[in-house]
Amino acid sequence: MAHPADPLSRRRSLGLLLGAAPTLLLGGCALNGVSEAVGAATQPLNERLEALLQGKGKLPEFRPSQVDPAALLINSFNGTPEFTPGSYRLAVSGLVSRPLNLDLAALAALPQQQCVIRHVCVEGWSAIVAWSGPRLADVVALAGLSPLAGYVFIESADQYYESWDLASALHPQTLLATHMNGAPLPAANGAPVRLATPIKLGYKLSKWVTSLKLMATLGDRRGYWEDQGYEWFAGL
Ligand SMILES: Nc1nc2c(c(=O)[nH]1)N[C@H]1C(S)=C(S)[C@@H](COP(=O)(O)O)O[C@H]1N2
Ligand SMILES: [Mo]
Repeated sequence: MAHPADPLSRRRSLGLLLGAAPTLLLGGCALNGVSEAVGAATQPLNERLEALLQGKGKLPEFRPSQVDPAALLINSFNGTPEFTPGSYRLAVSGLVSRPLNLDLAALAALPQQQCVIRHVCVEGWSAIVAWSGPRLADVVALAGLSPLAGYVFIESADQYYESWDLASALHPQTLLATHMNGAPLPAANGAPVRLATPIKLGYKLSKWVTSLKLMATLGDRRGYWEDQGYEWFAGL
């Protein structure tokens, strides 16, 4: 798979906004502690800047009739791991009061959310997809979120890994999808559990998720593609 370099247009528009709105940025940084943001090399400035500039509103959803199954291309760096449904567990650990090992029945028992959104891959394609499953926020709430948590580290069965800012992870449109376009998730698309959201680029949307770890800071491993130069926040 040949992923191109970072989406340059985003870099450029961020640059323009930075030039145009210095007062706004200083104001926002002061609120959160500029020394913390600048001093912590582990915390990309992009995160605070982009969160500030884009707000945290809901992104558009589509009608189920707009779903185009053929437009969603399979994009996997390391094959397709297979699960026997009975043996699947989702570990929720780190900065939580009750570490969990959830089976599929436990995920199905949570409120189910449907979200028809546009999936955008930096390789130059996009597709409208209907995802459903529990909200990531509901799974984290079940485990009892510590106020010290700021990030989620996500591991997958194919050795893919990702890290997200907590606000994006807990966004109401961020799901742990178990179904796609009205049917159980196909193996190639991440069965039995994958991330889905309209607020992040495709490479943030881990398939075959096996572990969510709540963290206070980012570690050295920020994401499979991010560690090769891709932008970490990857917001839409
Ligand atoms: N575990 C895992 N998750 C992954 C990937 C991967 O290779 N492994 N590829 C990412 C990329 S680049 C994209 S665009 C989407 C593709 O999802 P799809 O194959 O269901 O279309 O999955 C993302 N999640
Ligand atoms: Mo992608």
